[in-house]
Amino acid sequence: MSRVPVDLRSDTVTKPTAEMRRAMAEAEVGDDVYGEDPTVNRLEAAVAEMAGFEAGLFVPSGTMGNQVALAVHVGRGYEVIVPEGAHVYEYEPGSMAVISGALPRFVKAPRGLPDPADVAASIRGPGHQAPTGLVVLENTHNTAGGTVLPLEAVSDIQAVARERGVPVHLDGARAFNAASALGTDVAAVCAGFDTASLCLSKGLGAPVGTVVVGTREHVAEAHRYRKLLGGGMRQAGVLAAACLVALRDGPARLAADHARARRLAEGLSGVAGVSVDLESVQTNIVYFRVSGYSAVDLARACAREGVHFNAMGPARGRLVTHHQVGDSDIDLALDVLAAAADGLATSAAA
Ligand code: TLP
Repeated sequence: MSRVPVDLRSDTVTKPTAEMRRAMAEAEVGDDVYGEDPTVNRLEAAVAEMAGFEAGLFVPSGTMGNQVALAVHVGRGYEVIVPEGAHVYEYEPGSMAVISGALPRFVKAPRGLPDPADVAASIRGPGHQAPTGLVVLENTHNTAGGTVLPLEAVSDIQAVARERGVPVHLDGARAFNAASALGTDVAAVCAGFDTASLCLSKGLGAPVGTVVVGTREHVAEAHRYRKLLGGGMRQAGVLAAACLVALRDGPARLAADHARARRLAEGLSGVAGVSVDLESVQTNIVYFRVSGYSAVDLARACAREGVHFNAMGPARGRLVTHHQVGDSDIDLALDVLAAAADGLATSAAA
């Protein structure tokens, strides 16, 4: 059977739209390592202004965005307090240790949100122990299910850190999704953070690109670390041009992605062997558990029918909606998932 592929592995899989490609072709460029690319400069200024910061720095990836920010804040032998499951540790493979010489200290984080008391108890001053250099929060929090951190709770954590002189960084790879879900703007989601890393290449749909925002001093230091890591991209205006289109058009589309994720989650709840924690489905990410067969087998069976998602271990799967997934794709994905799950559940029972 031939079907159009439906790619729900991540919101990173989107292809540049015709408008992005046009903007890329027509972009005015210069050498960004010299700070001379007008399109990059425009993007950095636009994101910084939208997020409520003095300055921004264009970097190739969310990982580099987080890691240059960490390097700016944290000295060697310092600890970084991270919510359990945080991307900055789980999917940035040893980066904080290699680049900054930093160690993670995990705090429990139901739905991605640590308790301020746990953060306070984890902060250490200099002495016999590794001192705390930074607290990181992730909004939305990917591995908790794309969950949105309530801003009042975020502010309580920031206050605890500030009281002890510890800066706070936001992994805002999906901060625009958080803003959309909260019915606010991205500046509100970023308020009170010292730095934030904001991706254009996730929900907003750009092919490449993240902007790190902070004070002018933070961004000057981040620029030095970007160069150190080989992230100076020269005529990067060709990429920034696509990011500007994503920044203009992307945020308004996110509510539709979130509604589709919800429909997917509700439909999945009726599928054989599948369970979904519907309360954790707050934005464009749907995690689900399977029992009686393997999530890896389910992913393989669906992929054969043109529906792609990631198995996150033997019993867990993740589906992510994005602007290149429409309503009929959700219907198709649910049909394929239900049929594949039925097949696996039946053969497991036989
Ligand atoms: N996350 C990717 C994978 O790495 C898991 C995905 O498909 O969700 N912060 C957060 C919260 C992220 O989810 C990601 C990407 C990043 C940072 C890193 O961004 P990139 O992939 O651009 O380095």
